[in-house]
Amino acid sequence: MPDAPTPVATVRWRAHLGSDAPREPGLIHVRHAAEANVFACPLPSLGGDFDRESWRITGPLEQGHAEGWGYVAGRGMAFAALHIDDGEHIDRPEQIQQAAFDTYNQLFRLQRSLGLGQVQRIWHWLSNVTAGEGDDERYRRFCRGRAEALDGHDHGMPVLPPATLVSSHRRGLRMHALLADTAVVPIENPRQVSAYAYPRDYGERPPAFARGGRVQLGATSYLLISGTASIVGHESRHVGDVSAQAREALDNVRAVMRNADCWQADRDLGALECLKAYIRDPDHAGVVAEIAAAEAPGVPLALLHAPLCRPELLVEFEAQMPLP
Ligand code: 3EB
Repeated sequence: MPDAPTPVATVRWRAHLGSDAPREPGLIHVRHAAEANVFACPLPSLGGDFDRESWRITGPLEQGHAEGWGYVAGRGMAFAALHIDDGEHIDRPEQIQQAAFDTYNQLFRLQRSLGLGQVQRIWHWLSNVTAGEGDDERYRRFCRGRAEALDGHDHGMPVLPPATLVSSHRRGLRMHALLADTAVVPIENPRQVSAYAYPRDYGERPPAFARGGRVQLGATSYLLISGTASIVGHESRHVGDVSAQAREALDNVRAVMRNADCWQADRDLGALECLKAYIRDPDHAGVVAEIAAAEAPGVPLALLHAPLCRPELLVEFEAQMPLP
């Protein structure tokens, strides 16, 4: 008899989250249900197709909890999730800075124990993200704590991975991370200043993420594109105009694809496996969906309600594309 094939996804993660660990290999599929479960995305859905964003993971699977993070680990790969309620003390902004420092260091310790030394992709939901003045804004303080965690040695982000950071109506900080031990190939966007090189005006320490990255997750290699907004250079464009912001953001998605050497002019954005839009005002969902459908025809689109990390930003996209 030939060797049994490597187990492939048969079980939907979402069918198994909760008290029971998935016992078979399956797909990591994050629910978008605005619920308390740390493995879910805390944002309300505004409609669309959420089925495509899933990560194939081979078993045997182990579900556990360590360093404040819940995780499911398979062969060479894990998905980790955390939620802390920081109390949103706007008058004590050092608390969210400390929380960022702590949760990142906890993640790095979890990675060490799992032997998965590189964050492949990370998502953050930070409530009331733009509250607070100047350098004490929650987002800026968060960036400071994250940067300080990365000042340490031997951490789990030797290469900056693609990331998303948006707000949430659920108080505190939730994070999801995909972990593996393979190198991330970061991809920047020539239309934008790299976030890690943002000028001082945006905070004492810049955001630590790449605009996109080539990552290996199980058997599949992907181009993963970070949360991408209407920013050119380092400045927000088209203040007050959601349609123009959506188009500018999609041009930035294209620029990352082009820079990743997987651009197919004839397919354009149609080469994406799926697209997700974070939308500040639920009333804008229709127009954003229309623009995405026109520019990325046939690509499954998920719409979520989320305030974004600059007050003037109305829409942000993230995307994924499997690579040959
Ligand atoms: C930007 O381009 C928009 O701080 O991890 C997008 C993706 C953004 C990730 C992060 C922030 C982050 O600056 C904001």
